[in-house]
Amino acid sequence: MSEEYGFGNPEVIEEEIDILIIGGGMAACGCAFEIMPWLEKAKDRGVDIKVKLVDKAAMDRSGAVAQGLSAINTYLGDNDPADYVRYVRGYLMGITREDLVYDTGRHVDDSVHNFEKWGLPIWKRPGDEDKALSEGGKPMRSGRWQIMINGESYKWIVAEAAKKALGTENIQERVFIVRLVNDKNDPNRVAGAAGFSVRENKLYIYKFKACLLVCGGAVNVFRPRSVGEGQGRAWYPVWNSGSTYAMAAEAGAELTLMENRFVPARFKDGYGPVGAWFLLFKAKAMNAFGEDYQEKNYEDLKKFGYDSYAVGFKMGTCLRNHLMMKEMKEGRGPIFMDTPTAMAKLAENMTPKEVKHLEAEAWEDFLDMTIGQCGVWAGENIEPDKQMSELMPTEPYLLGSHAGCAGIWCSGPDDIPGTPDHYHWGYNRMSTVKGLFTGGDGVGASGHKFSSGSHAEGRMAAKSMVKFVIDNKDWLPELECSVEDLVEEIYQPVKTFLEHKDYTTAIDINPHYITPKMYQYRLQKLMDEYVAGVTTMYQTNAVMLEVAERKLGMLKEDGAKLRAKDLHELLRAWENYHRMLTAEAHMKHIQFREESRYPGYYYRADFLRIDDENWKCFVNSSYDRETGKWTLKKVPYAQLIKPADDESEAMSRPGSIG
Ligand code: SFD
Ligand code: AMP
Repeated sequence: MSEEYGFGNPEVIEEEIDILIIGGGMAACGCAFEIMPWLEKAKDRGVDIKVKLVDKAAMDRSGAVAQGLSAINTYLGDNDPADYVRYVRGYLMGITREDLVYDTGRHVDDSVHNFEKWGLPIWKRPGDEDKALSEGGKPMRSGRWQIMINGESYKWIVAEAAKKALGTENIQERVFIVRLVNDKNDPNRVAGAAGFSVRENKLYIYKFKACLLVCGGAVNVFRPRSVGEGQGRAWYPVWNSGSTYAMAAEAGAELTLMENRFVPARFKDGYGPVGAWFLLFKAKAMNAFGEDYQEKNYEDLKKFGYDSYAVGFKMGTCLRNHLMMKEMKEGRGPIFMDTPTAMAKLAENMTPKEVKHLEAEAWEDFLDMTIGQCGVWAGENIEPDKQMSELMPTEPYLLGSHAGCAGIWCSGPDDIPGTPDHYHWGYNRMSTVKGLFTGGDGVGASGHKFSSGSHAEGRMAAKSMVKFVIDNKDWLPELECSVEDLVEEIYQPVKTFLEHKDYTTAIDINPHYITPKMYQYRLQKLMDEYVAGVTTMYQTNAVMLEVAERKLGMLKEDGAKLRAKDLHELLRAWENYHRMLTAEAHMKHIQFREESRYPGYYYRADFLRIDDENWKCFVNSSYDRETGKWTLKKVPYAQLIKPADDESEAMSRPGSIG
């Protein structure tokens, strides 16, 4: 290969460890922090376990919490974990893995107590300012489950504790993992992973007994609303490109509820969060004519049975979106967040100094986690106490930790009464592939865990991975393919470029290759137009999906022609390959589920009803890397936590697969 573009043949570095943590986000940091004491215990039993963490970016600012957050959305405090399960299943339209959710609920607070101990400022109720949460200090809640923080440096704080625990010598930053490698002797077992440095001409191959795959969710699968120079702006972190789902699928792990997605309603153009405005500042959203669209459209929920998953005005995020989207579809947009009225009401009994503080809080909500929204306010001369701001449903994202539940099908804990066998087949948070664990956005069917729950889940996975390694201490991993094959595969886009670059005079225009950017545009356009993106107001049908399937098939074929003219493009090439596979899973699941389970996230226009008779169940899929084919099936839902009096009748309905 040529040196001209900074590529020689990459230096290949092979490492053998016992556990590899892939990713450096909330779940990875939880795992890194938790694992050390368990390694000590293993050592006492004569098993020496070596752990390594690799992140494609720098842990201090990697993943979804990069810009910081202004709230921790899961802190139970005085709440019962069973109520947490009821809230999650309600918000996710009745189908959730209650064992996994309960498990997160009972462990999450300890992570939050640690965050505070490590220096994260948490807002307290008056009088409790100096009392830690762990000592009974009462947090300032924005909602029943959410607490307010000064969280600009949230990720720094959590990453610092993780690095300190694991030791920087066991952390490799700026290595992008491209694929997992299964075991030579057991195809249903993971034995290694391969990736490359995004800064140096180096390729890394790891062999291990177990790994934690926690690369977050998938962003930029759909054409974003942002255009031109703003296109890098999205709500979820643009650098999370579906690696978790794509790599797991290719290794043979079953995925679940990949039809689910998250479409957050956000402050328009800057993607600023709405939670604090709705819950803490008690602001109301309205249509262009000042009408409360939620009240006005409530009856509409009844048309296709959507009301069966709402209890009065208490309803999940997708249903709230549905009410908003109806206004927009019928020409009564834009939707406004009435910030002036909310601030005036709050200020009624405040001193001028307190009012100033309130204004600062309004700005800080954005400064702490989506600074770009402050740019929009400043750039458009918006003073929130004087002028309303527009809200807009964003392009769809795939994730498993926020108000969505796409992800990997995992084994749950073994101590929750009533857990059916198909929920528990081995180690907690292990996928259907031996040795492959996940957490956070990776674990499917258990959303609403957010930053804190993702951290807690990484900790749970740490404990069970160590147990797995102890139980398999004499097993030696053998990779199913050779090092040469892996190098060839990963550097193929570089080779394609070097072979064909002189065929034309314009480096980006060449019939022999496709640039990662163009590949991404093609993916985003077809997902947007056929798989319920913003262009069709989140609607699709069987015919559109058939077209999408064909076009995705061609895009997949063209993946072999991706080019990389530098390391940055090599990263982009593989990110987009992961996005494409994630998109295919999403499309296949939407095609399979013939109902509209998540109105407000997407609509099957040919099956607009919620159909509990046939579809109150999980949809799981598996992928065959050799043939490129997906297999889908229905998996029964089991209710483990009894319904409460204030839950809807539909919520208490048992699962059905029709
Ligand atoms: O306002 C590879 N989230 C919120 N959580 C809260 O608790 N409160 C909030 O206020 C939240 N809000 C919010 C949130 C996220 C974002 C982006 C915004 C606002 C604007 C959600 C949480 O942040 C989220 O639940 C967790 O962070 C999920 O944790 P995890 O570990 O599943 O994902 P990650 O933190 O994004 O980390 C992913 C890591 O993987 C790396 N990576 N490494 C190697 N190879 C590859 N191929 C890789 N691909 C990715 C990444 O670099 C990263 O380290 S609000 O909206 O409600
Ligand atoms: P967001 O800023 O939209 O991500 O919301 C943060 C938290 O507040 C999440 O737990 C949301 O589910 C919740 N939330 C946001 N808006 C509302 C609302 N209007 N009603 C109830 N909960 C909400």
